Parts: sequence; C-alpha cells; structure tokens
Amino acid sequence: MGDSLSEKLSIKYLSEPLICKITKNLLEALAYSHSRDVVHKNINPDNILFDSKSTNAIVKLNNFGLDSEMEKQRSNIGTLQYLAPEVFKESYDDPASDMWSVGVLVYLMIIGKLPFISRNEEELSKKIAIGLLMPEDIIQLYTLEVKDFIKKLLVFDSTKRMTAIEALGHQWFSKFKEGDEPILLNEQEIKFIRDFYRRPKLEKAIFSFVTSQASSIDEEKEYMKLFKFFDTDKNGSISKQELIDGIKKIGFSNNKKIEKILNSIKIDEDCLIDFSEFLASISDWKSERNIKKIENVFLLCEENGKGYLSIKNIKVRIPGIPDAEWDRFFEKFDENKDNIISIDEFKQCFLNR
Ligand SMILES: [Ca+2]
Ligand SMILES: [Ca+2]
Repeated sequence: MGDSLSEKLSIKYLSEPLICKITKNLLEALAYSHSRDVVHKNINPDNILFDSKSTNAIVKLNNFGLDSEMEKQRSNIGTLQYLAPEVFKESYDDPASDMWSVGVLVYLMIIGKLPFISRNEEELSKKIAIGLLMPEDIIQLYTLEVKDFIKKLLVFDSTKRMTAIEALGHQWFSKFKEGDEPILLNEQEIKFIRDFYRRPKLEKAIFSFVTSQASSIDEEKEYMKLFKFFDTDKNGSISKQELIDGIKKIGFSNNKKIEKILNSIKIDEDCLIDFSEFLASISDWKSERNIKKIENVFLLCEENGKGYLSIKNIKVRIPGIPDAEWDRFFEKFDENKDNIISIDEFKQCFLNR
C-alpha cells in the first residue's frame, strides 16, 4: 500500500500532469458512486489513498458517507475547510457537495494551501461568500485549463457546479498524455540540484561523464520526463529561469523551505544544463548502486591497471577545461599531493556534496 494524499503532500511536490492524473482517478471513483446515489461527504487528503508508491498508483477513496462521523467532524475545522457552503446549513446528500471538495483539493495540490483558510465556520462562510481568489504569481505557472477547472468547481451555487461526469469531460484532462507524469521531487533532490549548480565547471563535467557512462536506460527514461518538465522551451537544456520556474511549480511558491532553497540558487545568468548534467545533479551519489558506478567508471579510465588517474590521463577524457581549473581540482581532491587521483580520492569528489 502507498501513502495517503496528505502524506504525499507533506514530503513530496507534485507536478501538474500527476495532479491531473490523481484528479481523474478521483473523479472516476466519484462518478461511479454518484451514479448509485452514494455521496462521499468527507473528501479530504486523509481519505485519498494510493495503492502503491509509484507514479502509476491507483487512487482509492476511503471512508464513504460517514454520517454520524460528520457531525463530530463539523467541529473540526481541518475537515470543515473541504466542505461546500451549502453543507454548513442543510443536507449532506447532494453529490455537488463532493464536487466542491474536489475543487478544494485540486486548489490545494496546485497552489499549496487551502482556498479559504479560516478558524471557524462563520469566518469560513464569510470568506467563501466573498469569492475565490487565486494567487496570480503561482497560478500563471500552470495551464489555463486547470485554472478554469478549479473555477468551475468552487462555485457557490451548487446547481452551477460541474458534476463528476462533466468534470471528466473538461479539457484539462486532454492536456497531458499518459506517461507525462514526471516522478516526484523531494526537498533533498531540489537541494542536490542547487548544490550541483554551485560546483566548478570541471566537477560538473566529471559528474556528467560518469552519469553518461553508467546510467541505465530505465533511469534515463524516468528522469527524461522530469527534464522535459523543466525544459519548457524544448531546446534540450535547462536555463536558470526554467529551473526556478520548474522548482516553483513543484515546490509551491509559498512553501518557506523551498523558497529558502530557491533563494540560495546562484547561477550565472547564461548557465544551462543538459540532460546528463541534470541526471548527475539529481542522483544520490551516496547510494550503493551509484558508488558502484563511480568505481566502474574509474576502472574504465585508469592508467593500465595501475589503479589511479594521472592528470594527463583524465584530461584526455574530459577535454575543453582550462588548466587552471584542473589545478584547482587536484588541489581539492588530490589529498596526498602525489599528482595522481586514487579511487578513494575520486570517490570523494562525488561524496562531498
Ligand atoms: Ca530550455
Ligand atoms: Ca593522490
């Protein structure tokens, strides 16, 4: 079994194609239950479960129609924030009320916070009556379709809200192809990318050299989706602006931790990274599998079975780097100053993040 949506939201950042897919799954479950006059009444991230940890996980809706529970839960503002305005006053038996909750949920996944944040029912009603506001700086990073989708669900008049079937026909769902969902990024990986940019050109080159020699096809396929997600102008490299926009998109602009990481990205304006550099930046070089890769590449490049890399030998493998940079590299990683890089010294280059 995988996580609930609330667990996912607390550790990972979701991309729009993935949010779109989760929403579609959710609507299919709702369309089915609504066609049998079953209203869920309690849609919130705790009740949305994934059947596995992969990006292909199927979404399951838990805790259908708990009437007696509802009364108890109404005093709980956490749950209340997902409820449709008409539910405050009257019955819970309208499928349209579930659709409001779907709107709240999609808003939360996209924007990173609830649409109507309030301490109590009265305040919540007032905010809902004022109407929906979407922070422009965040929503502009997403498609116009998802903006429209949210607007058509968070409609005060329940009779004017999209039904589950209508929602499934919304153009948002034809925006992405199956398999478009990039894997999720977590905070650690975002830090890895930031730290990679800070490295000297030569170290970046060594990282991508090892990556291009040793990554598996499956790995490349999976990360290619993520690379394409960042490379919005599709020119085969990620610019500083594309990186920042992409991280904002997956990192929720109002997430304080991500904001801090973003602010610490200092990249030359013209700095671009290609796919193998990107793959290198995001890899967990401390993992056993990657340490194995580093060793294999080292053995591939070393001096005829002598077990080390000399300056001359390594320069041939990675051309186009000024001598001064090589000097700096040896200064930093040739710990015992014998002008050769041993396998342990080579590994330190990757392990010192
Ligand atoms: Ca680009
Ligand atoms: Ca040495």
